[in-house]
Formats: sequence, structure tokens, C-alpha cells
Amino acid sequence: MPNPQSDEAAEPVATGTPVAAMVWNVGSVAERLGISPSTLRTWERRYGVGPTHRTAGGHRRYTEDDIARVTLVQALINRGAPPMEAARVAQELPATGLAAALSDASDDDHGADLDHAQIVDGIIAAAEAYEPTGIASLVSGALRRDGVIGAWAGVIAPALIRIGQLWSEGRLGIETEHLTSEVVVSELRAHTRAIGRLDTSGPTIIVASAESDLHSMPLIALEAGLAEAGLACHVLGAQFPAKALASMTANLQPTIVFVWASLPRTEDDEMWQVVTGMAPPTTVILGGPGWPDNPHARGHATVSVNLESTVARIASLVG
Ligand code: B12
Repeated sequence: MPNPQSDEAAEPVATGTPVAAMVWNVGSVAERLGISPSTLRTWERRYGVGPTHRTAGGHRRYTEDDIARVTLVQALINRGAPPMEAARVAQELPATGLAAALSDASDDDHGADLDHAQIVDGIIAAAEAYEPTGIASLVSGALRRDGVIGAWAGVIAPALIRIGQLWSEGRLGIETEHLTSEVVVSELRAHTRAIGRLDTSGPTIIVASAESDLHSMPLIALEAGLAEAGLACHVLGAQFPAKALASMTANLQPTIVFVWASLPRTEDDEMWQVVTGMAPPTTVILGGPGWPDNPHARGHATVSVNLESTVARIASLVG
């Protein structure tokens, strides 16, 4: 349990707070609720949900009622409410109604009663409001409820595709795309870690993004999907150099090489030459919309259709 007034502890509360009312500083509230102090300050500045007291020195002090309101905002966002609406509900409730509203809204299984479209809307709203905790709860709730393949197809990919569209129409900034993808990556990785240590002594599976392509999230989704199927892989990440892929494949003789390309590539591209030049015992799978659409030039490489079929195909190839 954090200490209510660990910093500026000696400073008295300036307003007429009863002595018995425990008051908390912003750092302690942040620690208690698992929200960053900057998010708490943002909610106060933008939506007016925050501490009702200040010390004589101007430091914020939250009472238990203030904390209940902030907790309610967090719980409502986690359930898909737009932050402004969540704040309005929390502000309008009388203190006597807070406990009941909190018990209705605080459910560990975030988004459990929402359908996929509502969760996607919640993720977009949280992303537009720069609320990483809101995105994280919805994504982790979907991963817990639907597994990687269900959450990716029903929630994560549709949200990302919509964010990409909104960005290309100039309706949201690139920072929203970065913020969302960072949160999605960490939730997918947390899900993979929670599955536990996997046996790495089996056939080698390499997953990488094509040289100069920054899009790596599908690799992290594939890593998580394979982990659910009990398979470990080597994730080489974004912008993997073609020459390094060629030499690693020659040395390791992996069973599977999966290469992702979101951005368009051409047939004179070195990465295309490397992947289409690979032969058994290595199976090459190309993922993403970026690869040239020429089946005759692909050699032994095949093109993937979606996450589910890619996991199934790899699982059957490695036995
Ligand atoms: C997140 C994101 C980023 C992040 C990437 C972070 C990361 N760690 O990956 C950041 C911010 C870095 C980024 C950068 C850029 N991005 Co970007 N980005 C995206 C976004 C929103 C999602 C990318 C993604 O993960 N896609 C995967 C899934 C969600 O979508 P999909 O490719 O359509 O996938 C389907 C199929 O391929 C299929 N599938 C088939 N086989 C397989 C196999 C597996 C394993 C999986 C999982 C799926 C699958 O299933 C998918 C649906 O589930 C897309 C939007 C989009 N539609 O993709 C734009 C998008 C790819 N980006 C785009 C652009 C232009 C850029 C930038 C050039 C400019 C920018 N926005 O800053 C730079 C690129 C710089 C570079 N050198 O690479 C464009 C590309 C347009 C084009 N064709 O050229 C897009 C399409 C946005 C848009 N609508 O215009 N981006």
C-alpha cells in the first residue's frame, strides 16, 4: 500500500478538510490505481476529475471520494466508454452513489460484455484521447477472452486498419498510431510471457520484417499465436537486412522463415531475391500486402492469408 503523503509529507492541507479525511498526493494515487501521474493530471486538466484539495504550497491532495471518482473514470474507460463521457458520469454522481457505480463498472474481465465492434470503438476513442491505459485494458481483455487469434482478427487488426485509414485521411496524427502500436505490442508480449517458457530445442522458426519496413506488429502477433500453440520462434523484428537473413538461413537451416512486408516491394528488391531463392528444407512464408503479386517469380515461397492459417500451417509443418 503506498503512503498517502510520502513526499511533501509535513505540508498541511490548506482547505477545511476534516482531520479524519485521508488525503493522498498524485504519486500515491497513481501508484494505488496503476495509472501514470501524467494521466491523472490530464484527467484533471481536461475533464475536471481530480483532487478537490491543495496544500498551502499548492500540491494536489486527493480524498477517498476523489480517488473513487478517478477509479470510476478508469473503470468506465476500460469498459469502452470515451474518456470525456466517463468523466462526465463520474462527476455527476453524488458521493453516496460512487461505491455502487464502482462495483458495477469494476470488472476484471475488461470489455467482457462488449462486442468486437464496441471494443474497437473503445480502442479508437482511447487512442484519440492519448489514453494508453484504456487501450491496454481493452486489448488485454480481448486477448484473455478470445485468445490471440480471436483478439487479433476481431479487435486488434480492425482497430489498426481503422487507425491507418484515419491517419491517411489526416483525421488523426502519427503519434496516435505510434502510441497504439506500442501498447498493442506490449500487451501481446505480456500475453506471450504469461504463457510461460517454451521448448526452444525443436525446429527453428524465424520471423522478421522485410528490410526497411518498420511494421513489425504482425510478427509479435505471430509470436503470441505460435506461443499459444506451444511453439517458440526467433523474432528478428523490424527492418531486417536481406543479407543477414540470407546468412542466418544458410547457417541455421531453419524449418520456417516468415517475412512480413506492409510497404510495397518490387521484384528487383534484394529481400525478394533472398526469400524467393530459399529452398527446402526451409519453407518460406511471405506475409503482408507489400509483396509483388507474381506467383511465377516466387520460387518455393508461399503467401499467407491470415494469422490463424499461418499459425496452423507452421504448426503442421513443424509437427
Ligand atoms: C501500426 C502502423 C505503423 C507503425 C508500426 C509499428 C510496429 N511496431 O509495427 C509505425 C507508426 C511505425 C508506422 C510507420 C509507417 N507507416 Co504504418 N501503419 C501502421 C498500421 C496502422 C498497422 C500496421 C500493421 O500492423 N498491419 C497489419 C494488419 C493490421 O493489417 P494488414 O497489413 O492489412 O494485414 C492483414 C493481412 O495482411 C492478413 N495477413 C495475411 N497474412 C498474415 C500473417 C500474419 C502473421 C498476420 C498477423 C496477418 C496476416 O491479415 C491482416 C488482418 O489481420 C497500418 C494500417 C494497415 N492497414 O496495416 C499503417 C500502414 C501500413 N502504414 C503506412 C505508412 C504509409 C507508414 C509510413 C510510411 C508513414 C507513417 N505512417 O509514418 C511509416 C513507414 C516507415 C517504414 N519505413 O516502414 C501505410 C502503408 C500504405 C502503403 N501501402 O504504402 C498504412 C497502410 C496506413 C495507411 N492506411 O495509409 N506504421
